[in-house]
This record gives sequence, structure tokens and C-alpha cells, in this order.
Amino acid sequence: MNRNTALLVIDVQRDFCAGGALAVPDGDAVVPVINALAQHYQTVVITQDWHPPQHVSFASTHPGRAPFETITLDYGTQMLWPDHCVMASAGAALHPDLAIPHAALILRKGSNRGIDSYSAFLEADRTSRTGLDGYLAARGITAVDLCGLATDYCVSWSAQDARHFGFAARVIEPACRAIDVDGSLAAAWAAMGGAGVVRG
Ligand code: VGL
Ligand code: ZN
Repeated sequence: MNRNTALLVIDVQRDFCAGGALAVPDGDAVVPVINALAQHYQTVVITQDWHPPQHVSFASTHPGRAPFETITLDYGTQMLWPDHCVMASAGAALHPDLAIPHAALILRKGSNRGIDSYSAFLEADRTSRTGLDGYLAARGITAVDLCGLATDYCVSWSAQDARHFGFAARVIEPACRAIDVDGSLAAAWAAMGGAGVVRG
């Protein structure tokens, strides 16, 4: 049992799995791996991508724009996605086979209509905090291991921000799957390496 290291289970939701609105290739495969992995951690945090309708990251919010195009917003470049993980919709639910009864915190992110949040710690404006850093610190956590979907977006940003807030961070590759658009997976591993994230 790992007492100082928390497991962050990122966005294992229906919309990121087979048949979902933004299905990650082979996304469902992480579920049994994560269920087994979670047994080794006392502190487990599950995140949910949780957007209001007409979220700024939805291509449908921007007339004439299509998914996987990018736009420029106040806070920088934003990738546009199909509508996904609309709060309280069926697609936003956790994968039905995810079984981690001892997870004490489910953290929802991306709920601000005008700001995306790939990261479980900081929204895309790089200023608004979710509070996860304080939650973990208050529980004596000094390191996080990350798993879930997608490696190159929410897992990567969360891992880099874990480092930003002073936690050791390790991404457990066999428990992750990637979207991989336009070289995004290679770029994510490079950025994570630069931030001191361990690939495990
Ligand atoms: C994610 C794209 C958009 C993720 C969330 O969970 O990696 N990717 N929203
Ligand atoms: Zn999203």
C-alpha cells in the first residue's frame, strides 16, 4: 500500500471509450488495468471532464469550425473537439466497469464555459485552480502516479501541473491511451520529460 503517493485516474468516461463522442482508440482497455492498479493506493482521485453545453472547446460553439481545428482564445491556442462530456449526460459518466470503491474524491473539471481544463490542477488560463494541489498536500501526498485518458491531453497536462505544484509525477503508460492528433503524443512525452515527469 502506497501512502505518500496518490493515484490520479484521469477521465475514464464513456465519451472517451468505444462508441463515445470523442472515443480514444482502445480506450476501454485501460479499465481492468486501472482497477487492479488502484488496489495499491490508499489515496485515489478520479477526474471527470465535465463541460456545460456550448463549451468553448466544442467546434459546434464556433460557426463554420470543425472538430480538430484550432482557434486562438485569450489564453492561447484551443483545439476544437466534438461535443463531449456534457455535464450530467450519459457520455460524461464514468466507464461502467471502473471499479474503485475506495476512491474518496471525484473531481470535475472544465465546467467553466469559457475556459477549457485538460489539467486536473489548473484550467487553461493557467490561473484558475481546481484545488487538487491543496487536497493532496493536506493529506500528506508528495507524489502522484497518473493513468487514464487521454495520454496526450488530460493525462499529460495533469502530470506537468503536478510537477508545477511540487509533486513527483509518473505516468503509468500501460494504463493510458492516447488520441494522437498531428503528433500530439510525441509532443506530450517530450513536454512531460522536460517537466520531470517519469514515464513508468
Ligand atoms: C480530453 C480532449 C478534450 C482528455 C478532454 O480527457 O484528454 N481531451 N477534453
Ligand atoms: Zn473536454
